[in-house]
Amino acid sequence: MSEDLEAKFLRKIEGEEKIEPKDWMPDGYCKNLIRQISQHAHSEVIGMQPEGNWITRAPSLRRKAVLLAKVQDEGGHGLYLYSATETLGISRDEMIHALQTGEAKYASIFNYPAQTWADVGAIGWLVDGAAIVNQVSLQRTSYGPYARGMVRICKEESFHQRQGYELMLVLARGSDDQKALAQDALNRFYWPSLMMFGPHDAESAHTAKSMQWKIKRQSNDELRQKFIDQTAPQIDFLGLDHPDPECKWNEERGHYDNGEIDWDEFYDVINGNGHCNRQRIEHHVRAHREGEWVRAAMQTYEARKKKAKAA
Ligand code: BYC
Repeated sequence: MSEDLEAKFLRKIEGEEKIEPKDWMPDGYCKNLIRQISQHAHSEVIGMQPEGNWITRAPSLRRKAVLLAKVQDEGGHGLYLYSATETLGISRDEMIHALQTGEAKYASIFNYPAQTWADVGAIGWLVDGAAIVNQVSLQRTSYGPYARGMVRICKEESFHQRQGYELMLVLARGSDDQKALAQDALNRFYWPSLMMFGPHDAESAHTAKSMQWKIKRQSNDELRQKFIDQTAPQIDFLGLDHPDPECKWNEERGHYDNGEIDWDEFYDVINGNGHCNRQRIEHHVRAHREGEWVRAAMQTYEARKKKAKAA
């Protein structure tokens, strides 16, 4: 019986059909999806913090309105993704608990501080840029609710990326001080952005299985190369120096070569020892606690509405 179900599941995957919440799926597929999608949701929500810190300090009303909308979008992405994960039989409370206890990860990049206004530009350009490269690929993921969430998220992320690049362009073409600010932000965010794609394929625990199940459609290294290739000419156009002196076009490969990532730093950050790991989780715990009355009020309102309808 279960062999038949598994064969049917694999045939669907092979035939590029989406797996939907009510379909039979192997335990491992379900667990892997819960892990990846919930971590993706956590990244969106924790990712609101570094940029959120700049909303009150934005240099003009226009920049403030744009940043406010962007940070709000990221919160919305988190909500779509939590909902998609809930279709796999895990509750929001369980996911939040896993985040707050460190059992579930979120993207390493958000453990770096946003120190200057130029960092807001670098995050939009590089961090959202890296996220889009990954998410465009995830639009073809095999799990229906995740794939559909990605389509909508990608549309919004491409706005985010362009606003970040435009912000950097203004700084890079501004005064010497502004250009120095842009260069400094690029220097600090470039390498952590490459780390967003995860460890090299040979070191990646989940890639092989995730590719077989078509949860992931391209490997960590393939996606990272795509990002390196798209970013080098963008740095050039800004007139900034590339933070990787080894980044050079390789005619034979048809790609840019690059220097090695500091993997000790990557593992330090994902194991909880980055600049802001503790601060990010403490902030989340506080905000979640302070929002308790809103959740309680909403539940009471819903219960009353149901009762009134039944009466
Ligand atoms: N950071 O076997 P691997 C945004 C973990 S936010 C932390 O290669 P996988 C935005 C990995 O989880 C959008 N941890 O894993 C928001 C695993 O640990 P566990 C962010 C990482 O899953 C606000 C272990 O290392 N995008 O756009 O096959 C403002 C081994 O790795 C990282 C997503 O979340 C990392 N960088 O591949 C601006 C994309 N890399 O779970 C922007 C969705 C690896 O065994 N996620 N780890 O404890 C994915 O595509 C994949 O999960 C990854 C990793 C490519 C990240």
